Amino acid sequence: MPRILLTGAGGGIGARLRKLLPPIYPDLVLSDLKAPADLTPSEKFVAAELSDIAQVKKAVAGIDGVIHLGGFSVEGPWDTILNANIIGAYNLFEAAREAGVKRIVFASSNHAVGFYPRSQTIDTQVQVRPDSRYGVSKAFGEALAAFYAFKFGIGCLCIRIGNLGERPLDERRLSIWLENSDLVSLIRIGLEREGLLYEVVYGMSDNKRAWWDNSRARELGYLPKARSEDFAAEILAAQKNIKPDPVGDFFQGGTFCADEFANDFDMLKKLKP
Ligand code: 15L
Repeated sequence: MPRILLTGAGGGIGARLRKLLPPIYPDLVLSDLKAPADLTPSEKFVAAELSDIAQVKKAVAGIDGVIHLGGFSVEGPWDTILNANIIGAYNLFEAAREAGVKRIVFASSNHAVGFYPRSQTIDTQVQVRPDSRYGVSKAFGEALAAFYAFKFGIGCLCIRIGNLGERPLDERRLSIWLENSDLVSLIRIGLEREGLLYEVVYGMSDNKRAWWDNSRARELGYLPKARSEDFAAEILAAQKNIKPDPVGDFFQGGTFCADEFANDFDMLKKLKP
């Protein structure tokens, strides 16, 4: 039975996975800066500050596979992103290599490619276009995963997560929504698919309005069940009450693109795909 470490277990995605993963991976170890307030006696927990490699090594000892959600999950000050997401991811991969971990699922984000227009369908071969320091850290994590996969043979799956939850939240999320059980299916591919070395996939459900070509995920066996279109009428009606945002509404990354934006928007709109 593989022992799986879930970092970032105290966050929003972590909370959902704590409920969904134990039937599949009964030997699940949770980690975060501090234990979730609702930790149950049946859950194993190891506290670890990701920027401190000694603590990360303790969390990774005896682990077969890691689901790395840990870090700062939105845009933030450079120091925060640097410590939590860049140094933190390096420490995680390096500790995993030393401990003989076989698989790592890296929670990347749509914000690694946020500066593609919504009018363009992108696959996972496109260049990264981060829309934030946070997005840069996710592109770094994908590069780190490739390094540890090709240099050291750790099988790595990077999931560019759209927006996880029970339902899509707005019009943008109709295109990028990822339902909880569909995320579990992707994680299982990362931890269990035979021969997997390095792959990048989009973390989205079966979304009719998708901007992403997720055929690589399907080739790896991903069969999403949830469909954002089931919520479309309701979401589009509610969208009328949300103030338009010219830059955010044009690019896939939404407000992450609009925040601090100081470029020539007309010029960017004319760029050829
Ligand atoms: C993310 O990567 C964030 O972690 C999440 O909080 C959302 O902002 C999501 O992207 C999104 O793009 O909706």
